[in-house]
Formats: sequence, C-alpha cells, structure tokens
Amino acid sequence: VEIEAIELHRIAMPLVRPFETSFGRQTARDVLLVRVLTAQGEGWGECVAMADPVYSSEYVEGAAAVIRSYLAPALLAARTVRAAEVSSVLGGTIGHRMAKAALESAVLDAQTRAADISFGEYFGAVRPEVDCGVSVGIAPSIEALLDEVSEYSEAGYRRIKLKIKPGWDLEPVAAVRSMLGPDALLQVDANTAYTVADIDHLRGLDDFGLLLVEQPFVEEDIAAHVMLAKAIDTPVCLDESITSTAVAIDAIERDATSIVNIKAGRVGGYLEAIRIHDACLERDVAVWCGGMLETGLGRAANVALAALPGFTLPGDTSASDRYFADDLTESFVLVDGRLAVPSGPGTGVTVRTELVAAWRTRPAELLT
Ligand code: OSB
Ligand code: MG
Repeated sequence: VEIEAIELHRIAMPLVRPFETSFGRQTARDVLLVRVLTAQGEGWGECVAMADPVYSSEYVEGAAAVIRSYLAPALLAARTVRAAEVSSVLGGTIGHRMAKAALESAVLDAQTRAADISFGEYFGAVRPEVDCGVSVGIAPSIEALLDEVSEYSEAGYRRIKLKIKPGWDLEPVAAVRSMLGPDALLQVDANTAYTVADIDHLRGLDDFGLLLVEQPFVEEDIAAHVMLAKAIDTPVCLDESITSTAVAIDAIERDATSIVNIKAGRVGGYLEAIRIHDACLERDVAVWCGGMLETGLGRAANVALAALPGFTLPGDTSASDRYFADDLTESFVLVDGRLAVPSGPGTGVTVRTELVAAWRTRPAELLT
C-alpha cells in the first residue's frame, strides 16, 4: 500500500474487574491505536504495550514516542510497502516490538482490506472458530477466586489460567483444582515472580495435573527455566522470554520450554508470530495464543492467528465481556467455549470511531 499519513490515538477503557498479576493491578486499559491512511484505504492496528513497563520494557508512552520519532518517519519515507516488508523497513530501530507490531498490523489491515481478504485467509487459518480459555487474576481471597472461576467455567471457557506469585500459588491452585475436578484444563502464569531458589517449592505444582506453568523466571534467564524443566513434571511454557523466532528455537532446543505462548505484539508482529508457529509445528511443540487485554481490534487478529493448525491448546482469547462493558469494535461473544474467526476483509472488525473520540485521553496526532 502507499502510505500517506499515520495517526496515533490514545484511549482508556475501564475493565469490568481489576486485573491483578505478579507485576501489579490494573483497573483500566490504556490503549494506543494506530491508523494508517493509504492511497488504497485505511488500516487500524492496536499496540499491546501496557501503561507501565512492568510486563516487558515497553510501555504506552514509550511506544508512542518511538513511533513518532523513528518508526513512522521510516515508514512514511518508504512510502510504498507491503506488510511483509514493514519489519525490515523498521529494522533500523532496535527492539520496540510492540510499537512495530502495531504499525505492521495497521499496514496489513489496509493491505488485506484492499485485496478483499481476511486476516484468517492471509495467515492460513484452518478453523472457523477457536477454543478459548480465560486468564484469572490474583484475587483478594480464595473464596473470591472460586467465585470468579465458577463464573467463567459456567460461561463455557475451555481452560482456566490462574495468575500466581509467591504467597499466592499452591493454595489457590489446590482450591480451584478441587472445585473444577481432575479433568478441567488448568494452568498457571507467574509473570517472572520466582527465582531458582523457588524450584523446590514450584515442584509442589506437580500435585495438580496442570497443563503448564508459564514464565516463572525473568525474561533473560533461559538457563533457570532449563533447570526447572528438569526438576518438575509440569510442562514449562515461556511467554516474556520468547521475543523472536530465533529465541523460540533456542529455548526449545535447550529444553527450557515444551509449549510456547505466542503473542504477536511481544515478537514484533503477526508475521513473526506465524514464523514462530511454523517453527514450533515443525518441532512438534504445541503453541497457544496469549493475550494482552486487547480491545476487539487486537482480539480479531489474535483469533485469526489462533486458527492456525499448531494452536492446539485454548488461548487467552476471551470474549469482549470478560474485559469491557462495551468493546471498541463489534463484540466477541463466547459460543460453546469458542470465538468465531472474523471472515470480513482485513481484521474483519470495524473500529467504532465515535468511541475512540469518547474515550480519548490525549489529542489525536497526525504524522506525515
Ligand atoms: O502474561 O499472559 C500474560 C495480560 C497482560 C499482560 C500479560 C499477560 C496477561 C494475561 C491476560 O494473562 C491475557 C488476556 O486475557 O488478554
Ligand atoms: Mg503470560
């Protein structure tokens, strides 16, 4: 597509319930949206960076800054680009994968809309709908946790993921496992809250028949995850650590991870996410689609990604009402524990621009 201008939009969306992880508590989603205006039509992309640099080094204000100063100028200078060329056009800037992913998604949306094909078709989706799980935050009490989990399991979610941290791990997991029974799919996510000194303690997770334990140690420490994987029967799954296809292959070959969480934002875009999927499929490593509390815009793309053949475990692709009272696009509704892959051109969803205007927290910026 021929890029004429890039717009940045900052909005805030209240969450239906606070979301607490080992890195903090969120009550609203502070979202950066990118709109590319091209000679062939517009495209929208969502930046998944959080408000603060607590999940990874990226954060919303930093993503906006790097787009404004580096990424948008590079894209505008290239002018005519295909989505597959965006990562190399932006390659002069190191890191900032979530910011790059937002731009690549927007270009891909414009390009596929112009070609009248959906993200699902472009990605190679093999199913019309995807199995969904739900990520459950750290609760104020075990009782409150059980209430929340039963609500989701009654809604039909096919897998429950519990956030854990030191002081909130074996007890809540035991309580949820005994409530759900032995057959329910259950997994945990530590968001880097532990150290190798906790390996003995983490072995206690083996009592609960978990699908996996996600990212117990810091992003950079692949060796610590290798040690844990040797010590524990529960499969270890990396999230934060997997920043590229090369890192994914390395972590798999070193037996640091036997299942991979794929998040397009974390790896620089949907096209790199597909390459990781392909590398995992080739190596018989199961993958699932992670989430970053996306609006309907990012969710549409995630659901299309999760329809690729290697996504054999339910993802953190939950319905709109798990996050927001009102979504930015058409709502995603859980039917029989699944979400439908949008079939319209591009992301297949429409950004409700009146809501962008109503929820705006900063003036829109036009970059040319
Ligand atoms: O680690 O998977 C994570 C949300 C924000 C940042 C990191 C994570 C998460 C989630 C929620 O677990 C996933 C979702 O429902 O979007
Ligand atoms: Mg995670």
